[in-house]
Amino acid sequence: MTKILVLNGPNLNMLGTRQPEIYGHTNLQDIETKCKAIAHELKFGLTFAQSNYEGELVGLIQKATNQYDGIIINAGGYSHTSVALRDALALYSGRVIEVHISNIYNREEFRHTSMLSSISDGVIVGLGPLSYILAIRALSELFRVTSENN
Ligand code: CA2
Repeated sequence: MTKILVLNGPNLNMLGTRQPEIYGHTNLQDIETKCKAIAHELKFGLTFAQSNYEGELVGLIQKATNQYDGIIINAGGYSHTSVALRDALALYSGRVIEVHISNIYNREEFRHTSMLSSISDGVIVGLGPLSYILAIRALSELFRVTSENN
């Protein structure tokens, strides 16, 4: 079975509690439920995780090689700062899609750069919870094209 790991970084556990004008009203549990429904439809296994700790996220990425075919990552604030997460993702053997709920390009300048984008297969930003759903569908297409060419 094709397996996907959806990783969420710091403060994403607070979604839906504050700043709805930026992040909407959906909480992380709702996003997990939506992701699991799409995964079920596509017959994918899906693990959803969140951590406020950089080292824990690095550990989960390291363990993902040989266990998951793809990672979808919203690294939260670490997206803009973490060489450690970038290095861990660069070592990972499967596909990587970076997602953001908000449009990081129409926000503060420090959010315009992500350490993760250039080592990711694709980046989806600014579409709210739909960013995650589209990332799952994008992985599904990437896996299909790869298997057709092999
Ligand atoms: O838009 C995104 O998905 C972000 O990755 C969210 C991060 C932010 O640091 C990135 O620049 C863009 C923030 C995570 C959640 O922050 C909250 C703040 C207030 C209330 C709820 C969540």
